[in-house]
Amino acid sequence: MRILKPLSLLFSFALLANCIHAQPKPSSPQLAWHNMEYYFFFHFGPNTFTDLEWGHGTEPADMFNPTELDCRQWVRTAKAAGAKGVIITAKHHDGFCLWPSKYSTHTVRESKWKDGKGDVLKELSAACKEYGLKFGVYLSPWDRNHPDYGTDKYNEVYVNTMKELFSNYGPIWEFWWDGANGEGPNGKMQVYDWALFKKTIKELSPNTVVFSDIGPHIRWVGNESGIAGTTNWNTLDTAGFTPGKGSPSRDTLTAGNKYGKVWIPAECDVSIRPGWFYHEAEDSKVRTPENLFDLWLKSVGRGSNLLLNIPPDRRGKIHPNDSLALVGFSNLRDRAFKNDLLSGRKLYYKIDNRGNGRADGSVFIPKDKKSEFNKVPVLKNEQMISFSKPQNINCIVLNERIANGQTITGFRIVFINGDDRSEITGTTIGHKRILSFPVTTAKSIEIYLTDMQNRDNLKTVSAYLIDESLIEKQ
Ligand code: FUL
Repeated sequence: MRILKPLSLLFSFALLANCIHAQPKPSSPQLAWHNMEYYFFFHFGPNTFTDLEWGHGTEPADMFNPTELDCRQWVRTAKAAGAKGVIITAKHHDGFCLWPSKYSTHTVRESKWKDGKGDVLKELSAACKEYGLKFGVYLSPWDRNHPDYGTDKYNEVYVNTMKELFSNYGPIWEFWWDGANGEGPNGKMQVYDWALFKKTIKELSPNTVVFSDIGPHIRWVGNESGIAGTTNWNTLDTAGFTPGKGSPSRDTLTAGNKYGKVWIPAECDVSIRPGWFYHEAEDSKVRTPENLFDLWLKSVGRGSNLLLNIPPDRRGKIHPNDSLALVGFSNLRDRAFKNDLLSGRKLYYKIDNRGNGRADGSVFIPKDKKSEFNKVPVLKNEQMISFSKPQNINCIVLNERIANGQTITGFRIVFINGDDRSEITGTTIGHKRILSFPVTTAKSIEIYLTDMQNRDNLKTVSAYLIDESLIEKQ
């Protein structure tokens, strides 16, 4: 017995520790990343001139010759469209470097563009500084040109190119590792030293958020259609997985893991055109403003970030068709979310008033005055808001206080107008959840949240009546 007692105590502690799930939380660079919401991807390089999507790595460097490269125009377009940053394909799978790297012989230096004196990264990073947008880099680990690809030496080459980027073009806010891994020029596949790559970035630039299929900081959403899961956990279990072929199933990447151990939110990458690179034949296939708005609802509106690819054309400029669609999209967004019907209205907590003789406990107190009611148990999971007269609503936007972690695991929103009641339900909220539905009339709205781990983790609620044609595709 004497021996058993401490053992059983130990056992109970172990059980308890298991039940109290340590809540993963975003780091401060990740929190800042969530606030970015939407930014541009630029796929630009030899493929722009050869009409390919995956260059072979054998294209002569001379192919790359933009006639009017204007990175300031790219960044101005991004800014006007409300994007907060950009990510450029500094090197795609063909291995061509958009900067004069010392570790490659297939770069802008070998091209005719600006007599080999040009540097796209220099121009783009300077334009980002000028306009106040964040600068990010995609550096394909797969390289179909580099002679060392497929050998240990290539891992060093890759690290050295990362060092060049961070030293010459920083600060780099997001670094993008594509999971694609095919054969190099010698027919060999590379075994990537991900641990070394991660260590290098951490040492060079600890605040850079790193994307790959499985993070370490941002994960792929599992599709290239720009669509996040209606259930979207910001947490993921990565033990035993690697980026690329060794990553979890696409469904897992879309939904995340409910009690996942690490904070690795999903990013939705998608192109405004069918291809990632510019192809003249796709000038008439640019997404419409309405389609972009729909993408917004299905990415940012599901707690993810939207990385929207806008491929510059052979001049080195954003094509007018893309600019037009982006302006239209920006206007639609501004219009839709201009008038918050809940603005200035008080949110109320439900209190458990049964002790005071009320059977249903359905009494509400203003959220901002809850300290005056410290004798009655406040039900922070149940909140209410009311209007002076009934309102038509077809969109609710919720924000979770994710600095505390993602604790809301389900919600129910009830719209009440006299005896009429209708409701919508869902699972996750995260940084932002936009819910659109057929118009409903409400005099009051009640919000029921499941599992907030005893905190009020609901940050804000807003309501809108948006153009009905915009929500049809939901
Ligand atoms: C993929 C690549 O193979 C595509 O070419 C593109 O860069 C896309 C964003 O990622 O894995």
